[in-house]
Amino acid sequence: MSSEAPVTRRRLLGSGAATLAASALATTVTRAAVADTPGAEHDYTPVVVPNGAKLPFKLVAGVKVFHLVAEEVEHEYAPGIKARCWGYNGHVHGPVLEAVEGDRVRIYVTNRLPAATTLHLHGILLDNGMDGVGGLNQNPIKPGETFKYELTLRQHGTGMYHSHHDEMTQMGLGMTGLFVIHPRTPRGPKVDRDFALMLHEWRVNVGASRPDPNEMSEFNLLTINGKVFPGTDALVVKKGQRVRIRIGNLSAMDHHPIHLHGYRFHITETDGGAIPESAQWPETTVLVPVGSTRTIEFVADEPGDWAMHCHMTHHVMNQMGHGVPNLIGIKPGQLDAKVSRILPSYMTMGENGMADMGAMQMPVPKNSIPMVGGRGKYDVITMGGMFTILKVRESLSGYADPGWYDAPAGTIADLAPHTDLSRDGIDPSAPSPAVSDAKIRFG
Ligand SMILES: [Cu+2]
Repeated sequence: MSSEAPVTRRRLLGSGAATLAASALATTVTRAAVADTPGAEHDYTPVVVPNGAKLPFKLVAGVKVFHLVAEEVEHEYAPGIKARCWGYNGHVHGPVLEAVEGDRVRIYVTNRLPAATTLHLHGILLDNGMDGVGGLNQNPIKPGETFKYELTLRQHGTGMYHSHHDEMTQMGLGMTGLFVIHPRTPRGPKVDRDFALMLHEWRVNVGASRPDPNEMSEFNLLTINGKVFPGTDALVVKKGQRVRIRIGNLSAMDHHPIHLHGYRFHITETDGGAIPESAQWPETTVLVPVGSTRTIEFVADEPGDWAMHCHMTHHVMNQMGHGVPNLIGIKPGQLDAKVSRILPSYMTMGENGMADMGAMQMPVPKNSIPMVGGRGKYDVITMGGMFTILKVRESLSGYADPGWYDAPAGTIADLAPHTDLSRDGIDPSAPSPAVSDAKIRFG
């Protein structure tokens, strides 16, 4: 059974009921195995974490035991750019914690960083002494120490976790993660695909081996689950499936309006809980403020490769696209070559904007990434950063990336045929057609 397949009690009973009845020992063993499998004793669909991981737990006397290890991680944002970040269990961001409302959970946190840290469970209802604010609720976890957090999950929804000690440095270096809690009693229509995405922003100077957590505004890597496009994994969905996407934002400074093409969706939950169905409204863009989660749902009834991205245009650019002089309309000649002798990372904006940069696949300094440059089916996709693709297909044999969508003939925007132009009376060489308010025209 695929780890991504929905797991239900009915399916488990259906496959093993006869064998179970045969032996008391088998029953005991299988029960433990069932309880150890996330989702096994409940009708929920385990979350999928594109580019990420989930943290396994051990079941000890009915308690779900997790072990987070805070440590330095060599993290790759996309092929060509890496940095030394801080995360958990070898991952940036930390692995997703997944449990069920009513579960007793015990979370050990081992600190392998050179600095003290804490664990705050954001949006999770708990005893005050488990809230993890360094100095306020507990002593900081010193390097080498292991702390224990324990609580009973009183709610369901999408929470987060992060360091609450020297937050600017530690969250800025990547110490964040999602905490998904499924309802004990299923509510609402069951989803077939349940994705978990964490947004973040970073400043990695060209040539630097670490992000700069002191940055306040000039972020140059905007990430989904720690990756910039073209490093982001697609969200793969079969046509007709009900899809849930949970989006958390622990960026330092920016809220991210995440826009999904081709669909209208409903915002069903915040980190404060589920929104009653009567209060949900349709959207095409969901604003995910700093320190919040938003959950959206829709039925994937339209096949295709649908862009999903932050709508802040500077958040869909990568490192080498920021802070370059505007040379639109100017012929730079050999300027880049001349200046780069003195400033190796120097680059001017293209004469016609930035798109040429991706098209040229221009050389960039070591450990840096061009502004844009993901290859698409037809040409370079002139976006980077907080950009990914929802891939909806009529048929799928698995959830591996199915490649590019083959749009049916006649449904792709392309050069207008002469016959169509003449039929519709369109003359591309004529002056641009007058609009109703002549005042807005130049000249
Ligand atoms: Cu953004």
